[in-house]
Amino acid sequence: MQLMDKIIDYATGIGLHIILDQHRPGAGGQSALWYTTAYPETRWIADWQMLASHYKDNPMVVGADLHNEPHAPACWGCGQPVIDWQAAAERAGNAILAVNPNWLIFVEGVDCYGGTSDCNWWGSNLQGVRDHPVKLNVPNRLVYSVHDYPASVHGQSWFSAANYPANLPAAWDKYWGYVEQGGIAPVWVGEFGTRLQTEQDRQWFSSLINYLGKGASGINWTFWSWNPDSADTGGILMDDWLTVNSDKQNQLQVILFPMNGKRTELTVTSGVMATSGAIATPTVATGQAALTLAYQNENQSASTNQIQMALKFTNTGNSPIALTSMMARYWYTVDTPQEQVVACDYATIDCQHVQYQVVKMSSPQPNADTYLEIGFTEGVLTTGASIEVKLRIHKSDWSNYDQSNDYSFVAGANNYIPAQRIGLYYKGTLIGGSEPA
Ligand SMILES: [Ca+2]
Repeated sequence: MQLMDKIIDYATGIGLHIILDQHRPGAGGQSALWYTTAYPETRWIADWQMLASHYKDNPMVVGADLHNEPHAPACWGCGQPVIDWQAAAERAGNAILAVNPNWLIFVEGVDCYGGTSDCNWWGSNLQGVRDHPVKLNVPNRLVYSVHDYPASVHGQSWFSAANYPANLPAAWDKYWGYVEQGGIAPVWVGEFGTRLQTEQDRQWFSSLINYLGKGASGINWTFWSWNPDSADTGGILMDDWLTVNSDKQNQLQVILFPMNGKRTELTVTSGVMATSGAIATPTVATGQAALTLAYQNENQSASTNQIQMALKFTNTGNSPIALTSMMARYWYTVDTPQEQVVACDYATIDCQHVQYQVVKMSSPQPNADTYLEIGFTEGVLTTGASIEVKLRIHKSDWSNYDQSNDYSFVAGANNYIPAQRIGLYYKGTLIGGSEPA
């Protein structure tokens, strides 16, 4: 778990979303069914529940791919509990959702459906969904998943058809495309890949990219694989583990798209990105100032109609920190009750990635009945980098504040000073400054 935490903390810290996958039950090898003698179904479900609970506070870990590539003797909807993958997926999916209802449940298919003569890649035959759909207790959590490969990986019958590659879209429609096209549930192509060393493979690759479609309305996918040591496909990285295979990358480029219409690579680059091998979980705790906050007063008048501040977050540690994990609070008194209006005037990564809210305190203090909370929607603060934000607050009627009685106001801070009366939080825990008491 410590190793896994380390990888997941780093990956999610640089903006990657994670889908966990039971690629195999033990270290020995792939298994046709979701369990083995050594790892029974009870263990499979218990392990998934443990992971779903363990990562439930990290919103970048989005779901579970329940079992990799189920295949015969696994069946779909046949009603025999020890081999019925559709029923097992419902049992595990519902058990996971009971401890973490936010996760997506990714259910791969089987290989053959309705006999042994109509078969697709392992885990990639979803024909049974039409008559035996997976039913989960939480709506909108189900995603079906398939894998697809070219002739160099295995000689499926459609690769030798006279009308290849024109026959491919109809095959995909039949085995799994209909699930997405018919609006039954989304389908995620969880694996596809090739070394692109034959014309036949190149035709398959461009056909599948065209079939998946562009943008958010296309079929979603992940590529097999990033790492180069998958013998039959190679990776996006060449064998030196550094150079990108531009042949693959350039073809995939057309079906890449930003999440939610926004780019995710908002890395603040005034620092140096941690290099591989030097990556550690950020040790951000009180007294170990891997993250610091500085404050500059942008409006020093005691009586004024705007509170104006500049804040600077700096990563002084040895690993990147997700901007979504950091937050600050500026405390003040409103003096006269009016609606509070906040504006972001400047941010190193653009104000659209800054989020803020004014919160009325349930237990007011003499110098604080309200605070402005500042956070970020996405992005990464690399080692040594800083991010600066300039905000102001005014009342809806533009009446004056008295800043002299505000807890976080420091009249003389006309340059950046360490923020001692502004709260700095990492993953919800106060790590800098002090709260009013
Ligand atoms: Ca005040």
